[in-house]
Amino acid sequence: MSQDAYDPHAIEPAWAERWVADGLFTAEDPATSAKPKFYMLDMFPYPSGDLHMGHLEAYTGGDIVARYKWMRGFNVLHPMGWDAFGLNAENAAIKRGINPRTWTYANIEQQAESFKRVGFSFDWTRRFHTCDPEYYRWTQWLFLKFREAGLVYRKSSPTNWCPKDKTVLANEQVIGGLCERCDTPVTKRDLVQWFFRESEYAQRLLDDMERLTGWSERLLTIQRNWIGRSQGADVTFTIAETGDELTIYTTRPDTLWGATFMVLAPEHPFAERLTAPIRRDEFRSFVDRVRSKTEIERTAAGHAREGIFTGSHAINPVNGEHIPIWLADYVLMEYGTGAIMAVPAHDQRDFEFARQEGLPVRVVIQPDDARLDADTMEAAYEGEGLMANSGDFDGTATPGGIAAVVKWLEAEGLGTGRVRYRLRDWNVSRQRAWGCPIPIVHCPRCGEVSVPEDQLPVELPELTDWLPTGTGQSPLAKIEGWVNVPCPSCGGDAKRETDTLDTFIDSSWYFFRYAGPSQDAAFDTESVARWMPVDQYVGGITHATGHLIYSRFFTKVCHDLGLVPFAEPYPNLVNQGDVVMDGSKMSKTRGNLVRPSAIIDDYGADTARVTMMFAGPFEADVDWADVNPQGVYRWISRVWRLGVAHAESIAAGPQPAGDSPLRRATHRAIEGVTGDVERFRFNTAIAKMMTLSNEIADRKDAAEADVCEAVVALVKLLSPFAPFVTEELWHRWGNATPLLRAPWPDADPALLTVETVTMVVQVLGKVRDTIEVPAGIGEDEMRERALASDNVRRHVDGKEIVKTIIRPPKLVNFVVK
Ligand code: ANZ
Ligand code: ZN
Repeated sequence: MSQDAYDPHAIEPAWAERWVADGLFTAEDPATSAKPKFYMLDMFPYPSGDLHMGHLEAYTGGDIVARYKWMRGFNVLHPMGWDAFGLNAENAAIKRGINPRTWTYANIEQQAESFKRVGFSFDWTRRFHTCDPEYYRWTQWLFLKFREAGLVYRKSSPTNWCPKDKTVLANEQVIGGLCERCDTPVTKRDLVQWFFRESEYAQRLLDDMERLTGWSERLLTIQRNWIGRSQGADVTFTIAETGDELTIYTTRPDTLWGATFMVLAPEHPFAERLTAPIRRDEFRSFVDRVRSKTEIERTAAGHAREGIFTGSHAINPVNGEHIPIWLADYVLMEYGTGAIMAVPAHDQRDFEFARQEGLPVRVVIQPDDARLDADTMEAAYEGEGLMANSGDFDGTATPGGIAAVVKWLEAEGLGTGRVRYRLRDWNVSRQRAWGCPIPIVHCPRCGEVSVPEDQLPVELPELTDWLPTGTGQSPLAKIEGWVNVPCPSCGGDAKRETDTLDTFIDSSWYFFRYAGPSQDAAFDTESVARWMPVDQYVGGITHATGHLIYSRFFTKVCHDLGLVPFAEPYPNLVNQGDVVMDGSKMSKTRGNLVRPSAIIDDYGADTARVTMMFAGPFEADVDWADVNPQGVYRWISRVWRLGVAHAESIAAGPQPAGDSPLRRATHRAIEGVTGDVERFRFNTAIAKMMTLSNEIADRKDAAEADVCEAVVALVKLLSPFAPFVTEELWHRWGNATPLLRAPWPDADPALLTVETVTMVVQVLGKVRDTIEVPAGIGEDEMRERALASDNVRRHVDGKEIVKTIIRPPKLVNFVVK
């Protein structure tokens, strides 16, 4: 092979190594750097195996931005690390007998090598893994800070439980209601678990969305619905048989007069007592059945409902009526008060349940355009109208009626206006061994005692037995030497907490530690204040209701604790699409998995990167079945040959001047690609570069200086996408400093102006007007502009145009009759 043929394998490994060795991607200290800062953050990976196509897609996008910003003169922070605790490692340990630590770090090394091979511009000096004790020490520290601030509590809560394996299951291990390992139906088991008071931040999470100006409307809507603000009233009923007060939450207090029965969640604290006198066994098996259903099965409309009558009644405070109290699956304990008044005429789920059980229906809202009849209606009427059968409120219009009723309830002491949120407190306990230990000691005398800061981290013990305990505790509970410790407070015998923290806590603060690495703090607050908020975040929309809410909540708490001076971590966020194959998700079991390493082996990393970015809009899904790495490889080879062919004249430093079609094409490309990169339109940016390379090939007569200018611009524009081939050319042209430190090209406005020509408009061969038009004008636009001329109109109006002769761009002639 000649020395000048394009051979990515001869170019790429050496540059990959040299960039890292030279510290090319190391961020400068923002306190002393003269450059403005730019924090480019990618969601960090989970080390479950080698790189997959999704990584290539997401990280290439982020890498283009980071490299572009360096060339634009920014001091760029583009860090990388690993979200390294979690279930996969533990599963590997159980299945294959490998220590999770060994498995995890081996995968991390493999991914790190692949990242370098692809040429990602990560600042490796800031790398960490959330399973490093130096990291989780500070995860524990933050847990304790949250606890001091009153944001942590413990309560009993249902967890997934496999009765056969006798183990707690994470949500990911429940597939279609069955245990992932043995297909046994999963039940719920109550365990005492740790919670963060995330719901206290619900309103702020909503309000601050207006600062998230760089988030898509789609993502904001998902979060808004997840937080689920609703406005209504708590109303207190009395249980006729016991005298207990039963508070319900309703968003429609204007329908109080239409309540014909009550429904409690089967988990409601009153449920067992109210049913006890009549049917204990029936109650028990009912509760078990309901609790094995998912929330969606329980609440979706159109499902068969399951319920039982308790035998007790409630007294409606607005009219003194006694109405039956039922238990049913569709009322959830976790929302509102876990109890509702059922208004079947105006709530669809209540309606379905009433018809199923033969319970009465009473219309209390009449729509403007129809008269509802309780006996014949086939669905609930949930809209607005006039109140009816509602005593003094008859004739009041909704929605004003809601406010009027709330005001009256408050005056009468029967209820209070309430705002509620769907967002629940965050259960952070996991009964798993490969996680961050919760730094708490349980003492029979002192209760729950925080491990003192100077004793952190509470390190994970060496484990050999990863099998679940069968008691609902993590395997850590089996290590007696680790569990039994003196109480930090009284020194007596005590036991460590054996639950570990949800790994989403690890990923809720990692971006602080990248920005302010520190030996003796979670993060250096001054550095964090300099670098953050993140300027651009890139990651999957699958995290909309998980990581992207948890980390916002964490940042707000850190703000309130005085640790950071901002309340939103990343106001600009782009969600890349997924990579699929023939329309379905790539997976090992489907046998449609393509590995980035295979493409890189065949064509090199530059081709892999450009192919991925050229496959479609960054935010849309990419179907790998449709892409063409060969085509991209051929194009990159052409760019290479151009760079090699003109190397000598480029090295001589030619000075292009004046106007020429090629110079115009070059500056149009600079302008277009720059705008596209700014807006994540990587596929159209590549198309524009391809156009420029065609122009260079087509303009055989262009001046050599103009060709050199075009080739240099092309190579610079391409460099964030294909960093290796461009760097190699750049050096062959005699440049000693890396291309990443070269300035991004600027378009010359003088060369962006559009050339114009004079278009003559004739009617029957006589000149009626002359108009200045762009040189590239098309026939349709010529006809339109000609007919817009007053003088032309005067000669064609009222006549029939039988023929139009058009000679672009200079002549239009109308033949009229
Ligand atoms: C009576 C009523 C009449 C209702 C009517 C609606 C329409 P959002 O908007 O989502 O907040 N509800 C309250 N707590 C519940 C629970 N724990 N499980 C299931 N459903 C519950 O929904 C509030 C409405 O959902 C409440 O208003 C209540 O039904 C029901 F014409 O009360 B409504
Ligand atoms: Zn104690």
